[in-house]
Amino acid sequence: RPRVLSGIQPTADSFHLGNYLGAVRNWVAMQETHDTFYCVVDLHAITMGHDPALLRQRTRVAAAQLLAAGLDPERCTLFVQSHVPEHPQLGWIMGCITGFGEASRMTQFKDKSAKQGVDRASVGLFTYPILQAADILLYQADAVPVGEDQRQHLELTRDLAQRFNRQFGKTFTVPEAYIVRDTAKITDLQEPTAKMSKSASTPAGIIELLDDPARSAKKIRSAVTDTGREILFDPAEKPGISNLLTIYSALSGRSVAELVEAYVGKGYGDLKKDLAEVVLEFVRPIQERTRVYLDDPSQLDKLLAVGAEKARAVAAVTLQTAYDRVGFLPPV
Ligand code: AQP
Repeated sequence: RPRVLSGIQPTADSFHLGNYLGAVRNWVAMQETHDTFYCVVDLHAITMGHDPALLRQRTRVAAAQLLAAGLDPERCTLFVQSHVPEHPQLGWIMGCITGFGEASRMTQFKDKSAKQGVDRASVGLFTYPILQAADILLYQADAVPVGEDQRQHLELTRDLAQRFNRQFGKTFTVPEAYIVRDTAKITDLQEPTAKMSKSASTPAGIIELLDDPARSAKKIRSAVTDTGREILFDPAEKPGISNLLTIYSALSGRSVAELVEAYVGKGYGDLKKDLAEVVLEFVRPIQERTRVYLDDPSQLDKLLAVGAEKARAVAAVTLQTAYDRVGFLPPV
């Protein structure tokens, strides 16, 4: 079975629909077809400043949501990044074969550092994509399921894998991005040309899985729509309605064409009302299951410990090979 690795940051109290539809949903599906490794990337979560108690709590909430969304610890390896020290260890080596100019071209760093002010942005935020490359390469992943926003980082990972292999001998599998086109970019409800984002969106622009469904319904009702009255799928001319149709289709399993057909002669209000219902039905069981996991944190921690052990068994072998190839003297 091809191997998959992907990660998600515990940087918010809940995942949003962009995270779910762009990434997590595919993680669940790939358990059937791939050898899957998924991690809550807490090392990445401290690149923008954080509160320690909140980070610990959000790491558990993130893991609980992933299990509630359908990850099965019997069929995938679910772990917390900081439990596997090989990640930063390989990250250091990767950093040493990355050009400064090359890292400077990462648009996510440019966007996020511009928001913080470049002088205040951390070196960790700058080297984030390098650690991400290490995350992936440690597991010899063939594919990485992500949203469109991660495409450039994946390209860097591929370049670094190829460079290392050329320079030191074949060590890493060169991974492919696995992007599901239809849901690769879920957009902000208030700003439908920008991606729905934990850090950039206003609260009104994002639908959180763990939010009160009444609040989510209100956000959907207030979503920015487009001029005209017809419900059509046209992301260029009607980005707001198209985004709602994408979400509706992904959560209901009905095709966009079928939905457009069903809403002929109806208004934006009807679509929003029905979508709010679909979202409610979707989040309710996820919220219930998340609560069950969070009610028993020691059980959750045990699951994560088992995951970390399975992950380390793979990561340690790769790191050992990489250490050997770059010429580190083995300790006796
Ligand atoms: N709007 C989106 N549409 C589709 N996929 C998305 N992803 C994120 N936003 C969208 C995918 O979610 C996964 C988790 O990524 P992450 O933990 O790095 O989250 P993120 O990218 O930090 O999420 P945000 O909300 O966009 O936060 P900020 O603004 O802090 O970066 C990834 O696979 C990502 O592609």
